[in-house]
Amino acid sequence: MAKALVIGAVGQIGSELTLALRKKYGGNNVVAATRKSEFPPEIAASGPCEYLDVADKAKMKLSMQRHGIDTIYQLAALLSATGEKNPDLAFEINLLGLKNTLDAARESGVKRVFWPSSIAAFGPTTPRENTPQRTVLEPSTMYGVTKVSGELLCQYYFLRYGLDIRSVRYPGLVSWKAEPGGGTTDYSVAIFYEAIRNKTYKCFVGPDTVLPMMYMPDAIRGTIELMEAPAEKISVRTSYNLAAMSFSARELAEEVARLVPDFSCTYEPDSRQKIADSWPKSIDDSQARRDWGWASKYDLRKMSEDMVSNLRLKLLGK
Ligand code: AKB
Repeated sequence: MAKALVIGAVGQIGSELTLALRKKYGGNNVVAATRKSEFPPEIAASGPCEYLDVADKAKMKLSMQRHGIDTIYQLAALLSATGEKNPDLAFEINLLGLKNTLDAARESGVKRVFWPSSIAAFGPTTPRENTPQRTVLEPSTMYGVTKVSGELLCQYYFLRYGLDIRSVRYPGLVSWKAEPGGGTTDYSVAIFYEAIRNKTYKCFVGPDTVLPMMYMPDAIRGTIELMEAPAEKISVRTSYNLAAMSFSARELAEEVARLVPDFSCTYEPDSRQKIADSWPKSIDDSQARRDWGWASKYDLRKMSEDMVSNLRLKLLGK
């Protein structure tokens, strides 16, 4: 039986994607890999786990061959804010790590690869409203540089080697199971945690900052749907625009205040404001809708209600 390997399996996306894939395809058919030292109990208990580093192509290749891996989800990355603190490391993990993974994959007979791009592939010269699928890609962060270069690398490996690589440009992802780390859109998750814990939040972008966002269940479902779509439906081999909702930091705070009585939010923009200002406000994802039937299910209200009820249970036990 063919198997999947999730590299970066304990991150914000990986920890939920690994469990969703195991539920769908069987625990033993999805290998979870990380270079971190510990797997969360749910992942450790539900299927095989490996320690892999995207810098070590030989070890990745051995693992792919030993498990008979057919599909790879390569999620290991530094996010935008951490990437600006350490651009060299971001380049190594995000871009050289992707190349190592793609080389190990094609040398091991892997058929399909998923790799996430991001709205960070866009930059200050990109049209910011309803950003088109094909447009200016001149990001101002190292994270964005690795995303644009990675998209082109994925397309090149598809055209040159026939490796069936698929990708989406995720918006900011909101989730309650695993917290994000080092991203510019992290405020959209932190605000919920702090509202439940302390009824107050100091937001690191200004109230009028509008960014495209998506709730994690939509992101996981979209990723699996893209990977299951027939190859002839995939017309974009760089990365698909993907959208769900757009809101300002103020609108988010108002929604949280509706659900958490006495919640208050203050604003103290830091260096992440400049990154947020360089990204689109809204995304045109009509190509993904046309090609493989993408449709989001969560808007701001539905997402916030689900976040608050799950976090109340997780953090307060009620
Ligand atoms: C980040 O903020 O860096 C990420 C992203 C939009 O890719 N969440």
